[in-house]
Amino acid sequence: MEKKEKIVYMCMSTDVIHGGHIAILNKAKKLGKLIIGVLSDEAVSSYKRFPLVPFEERKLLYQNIEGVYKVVEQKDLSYIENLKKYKPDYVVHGDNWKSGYQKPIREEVIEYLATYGGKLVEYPYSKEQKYQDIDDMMRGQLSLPNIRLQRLKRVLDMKGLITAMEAHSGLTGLIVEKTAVEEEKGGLKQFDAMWVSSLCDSTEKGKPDIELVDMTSRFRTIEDIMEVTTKPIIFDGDTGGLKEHFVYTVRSLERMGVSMVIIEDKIGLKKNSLFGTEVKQTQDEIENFCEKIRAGKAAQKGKDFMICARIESLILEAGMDDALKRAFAYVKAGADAIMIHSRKKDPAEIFEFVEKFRAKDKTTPIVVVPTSFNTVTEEEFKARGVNIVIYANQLIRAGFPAMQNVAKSILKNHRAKEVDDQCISIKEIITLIPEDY
Ligand code: SPV
Ligand code: MG
Repeated sequence: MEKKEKIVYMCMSTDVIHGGHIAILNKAKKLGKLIIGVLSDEAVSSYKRFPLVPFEERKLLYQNIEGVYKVVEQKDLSYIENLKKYKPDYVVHGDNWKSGYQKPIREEVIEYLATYGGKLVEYPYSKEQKYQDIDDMMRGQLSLPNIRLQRLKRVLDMKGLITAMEAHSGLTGLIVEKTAVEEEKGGLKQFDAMWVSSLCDSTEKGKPDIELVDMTSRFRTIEDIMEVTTKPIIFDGDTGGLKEHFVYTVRSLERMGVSMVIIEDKIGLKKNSLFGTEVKQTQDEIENFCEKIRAGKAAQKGKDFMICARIESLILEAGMDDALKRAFAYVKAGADAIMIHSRKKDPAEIFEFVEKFRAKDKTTPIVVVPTSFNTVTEEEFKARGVNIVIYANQLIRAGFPAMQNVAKSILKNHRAKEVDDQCISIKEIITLIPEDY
């Protein structure tokens, strides 16, 4: 009787196939019929750099490698779904996943293979510099304006809900770019995008948040951030200014590679929304603001730049009906997304708005800034139909008391010894930023 050929399973996430991958694929093919599980875009971006080549294209790439028996999708970092389906005799992987954020995934594979006698085969992972160089080159592409700009839409489509963290300088940009935590189930959790807040950009300069920091300076902040990061940027455009000025802002932002501008429906001297009705603030006429949106949309050159209309009705206590009326009018005028803001601790009015808006509009992305209603988790927002959660000011608010306490301690103690353990070490600070970033 003819011996049944063994089934081999390998998961691939890369969007550029180099000699190191080919070597391991060749070894895998020798073990039997090779099934390749191509990792979904969402899963790839959850544990390594954002894929430059989208899933469908990567799938095609593998389908055309000689000797590959079958190419399937692997939706999650976890192998279990596909192991159940294909019951491979062997799973092949590089030996680089024995520690770190891939470890729980490896352990799950070993455990499941043991239930039916499958085996894990690991080959040494190639650390050759030339392969590292290829990956660095691909990573560099992510900072190019067009690729960065389009990435917000891609990641939004991919995940349904994304998070943005505020950045107001190169350093805070680096923090948003690089901070990642390991998830229990394996993989990494990171922020998807950056928010260039008017409040934080102004505060960093010791100025009030009243559209005093001019656009040239705001653009400079964007440049500083862009120089050291790759993640997409959502820009806080305040009121957008005069319609005749806003069209130029849109063109400049688009050219720089910013993905989205959010403008709020206020006119006159703008104050920060978290003041609410404690200070005089005026909401724009609906038709006026619609005109601004239309002008902005007509001004952009490509199709991917997004203009988000921010509704201040709840902040200014103009009521839910006014907020909803404005939301539908702004979408009709061409807004690509809407942001609803509230300064109440209780999220009830945000939830009510989202529910009533979603009853009529299932697709326009909804943005929230949960500074006040900060008990709500991202999972709950997602379940209710929110798409973008912006953490608008936490980095600058964290930095301020930390710096103030250190300054006070030095004054009190007439020396710096006491603050040493509250400070990053000199070695860490001088090596924090690689010279060839
Ligand atoms: C900002 O971050 O500047 C914002 C959000 O506009 S808020 O401060 O809540 O108004
Ligand atoms: Mg602002």
